[in-house]
Amino acid sequence: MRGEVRALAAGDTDGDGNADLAVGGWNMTVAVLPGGENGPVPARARRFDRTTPGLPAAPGNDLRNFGDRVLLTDLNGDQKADLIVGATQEKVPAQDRVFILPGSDSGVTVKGATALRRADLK
Ligand SMILES: [Ca+2]
Ligand SMILES: [Ca+2]
Repeated sequence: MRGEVRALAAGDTDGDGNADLAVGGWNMTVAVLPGGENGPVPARARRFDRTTPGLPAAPGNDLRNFGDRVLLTDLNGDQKADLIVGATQEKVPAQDRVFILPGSDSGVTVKGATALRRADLK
């Protein structure tokens, strides 16, 4: 298991005016720490990994490096940053995934999450 921080992103995922921090790479997990008056609040962090229920996972779910690439930006114009996570599938590159987890009033959620495959980008 790796424990390095591999990726960082900041954006307001819950629309409260405070930037929230996404940290990717800790054991193939992405943690989203909501921002508060004094900065990020780790105690309220949400964590996502390749086995998180509700994520549209790849067949066999052999995804590696979940969270090596993360981005927070508002893709759908609702004023809440959405979390974009890249994950590679070592043995079957065609099954690499880019997950999009929408922001909401309560922050990043798997509700409405989608995934792109390499085949979707051709
Ligand atoms: Ca926020
Ligand atoms: Ca959004």
